[in-house]
Amino acid sequence: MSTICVVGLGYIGLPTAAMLASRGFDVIGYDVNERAVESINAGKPHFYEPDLQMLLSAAVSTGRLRAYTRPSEADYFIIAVPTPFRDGKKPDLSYVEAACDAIAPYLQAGSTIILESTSPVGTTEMVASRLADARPDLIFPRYKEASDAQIAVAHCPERILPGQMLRELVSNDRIIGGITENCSQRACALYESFVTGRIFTTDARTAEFVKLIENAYRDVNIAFANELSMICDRIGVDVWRAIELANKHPRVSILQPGTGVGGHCIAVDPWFIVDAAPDDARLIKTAREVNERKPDYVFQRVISLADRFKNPVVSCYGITYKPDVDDLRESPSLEIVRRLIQHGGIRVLVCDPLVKHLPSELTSHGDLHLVDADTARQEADIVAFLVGHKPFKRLEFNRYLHKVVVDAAGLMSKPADLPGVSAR
Ligand code: SAJ
Repeated sequence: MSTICVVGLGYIGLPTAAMLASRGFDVIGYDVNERAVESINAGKPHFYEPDLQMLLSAAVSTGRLRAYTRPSEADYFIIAVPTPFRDGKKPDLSYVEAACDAIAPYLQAGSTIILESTSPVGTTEMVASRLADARPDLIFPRYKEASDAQIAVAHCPERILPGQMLRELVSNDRIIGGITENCSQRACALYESFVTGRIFTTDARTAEFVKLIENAYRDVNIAFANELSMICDRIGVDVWRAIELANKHPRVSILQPGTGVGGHCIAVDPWFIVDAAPDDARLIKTAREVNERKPDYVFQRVISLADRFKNPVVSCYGITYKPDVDDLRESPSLEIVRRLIQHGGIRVLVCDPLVKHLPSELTSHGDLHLVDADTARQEADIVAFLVGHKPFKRLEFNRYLHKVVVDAAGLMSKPADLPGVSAR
């Protein structure tokens, strides 16, 4: 059985490492975060993902997964580090570069390096050439050139959806783009051992671009829904119901509006396309701008209503970046709460059953409290539904009818196929 070194034990690397260990691979996890490493070695994930706790504690207790703050020799190196953007929405590849520098001393003839991090086109080639510079004693592949390379380098972009990562790790189709055809085949051999979905091979640049357009496609579709929601507010139409009915058309599939697009993927990756082709990526850029505007739009709606009250109390339902996860990264709903506090003169209550503690940057600045749904309702002058968590869908909405409500999550919208509504 092959040995795998997973570089970066975050939202992608850790579930991948635990899943590979559960398939019998000898997995070495490497992360620079000492606290994450300690927690993993104690069998405890450092973030919430359904079933990950169980899988990780089994992987650690059988000795198949061990985490360290340095890499180690392995047959496969899977790089799963962040690829954020820096000022000017330019891609920041410093984590990928640092990962290359860290693993370079541990490569040996026969090693395969797989970049899973979502990356701008050309990054996999950069990885190969950076490693080649660090290890002149080994023969590295050159883009699309058949050679006798001892090392294989490929891109296999992660595709898993937070909240259902462990299932999707195995069942999703995968794209593998090697620096050469041989690199694709070597990476394929690993993924074939645990993926039940189909595996498609291509070149590295295409694989990088495919991943970017998957997320840009979703971003554009969400921007369309968000734009519809703002138009609907103006013309007095329930956007949720309108979209639901439009989606009854066999060739229409509009996504849902919300408070904006959060997380570390969809709000970032389209910028890599814009950066590569600024004059041509006009729709993709506009979609980003529409989605980036949405938190401010929701905030302004709440503020315009709060101005009607003397000492307004605003209860915000949901602060995570999307429903049914505990992840606050780049959360547009959290941004709305932050701005409400900064605005001043408003008492802000937060109700979020997925969140145990409010971020300290917020609690230290203002009068902010985490409360249950009943308290949030009783105390509120204004209710702002920001995230459509499952428990919120079971709220008794008739008890909210006398409140001033801003419903950015569509919780109070009535489905079109409720009894009594004709579904001819
Ligand atoms: N959102 C909406 N309306 C929708 C769907 C989502 O407003 O109809 C919002 C969410 O609330 C959230 C944001 O968009 O703020 C992103 O959520 P998401 O569920 O669309 O995506 P992520 O960021 O959790 O995961 C995405 C996935 N990509 C696609 O679905 C194309 C996932 O498969 C990728 O692995 C992940 O990005 C990634 O890491 O790239």
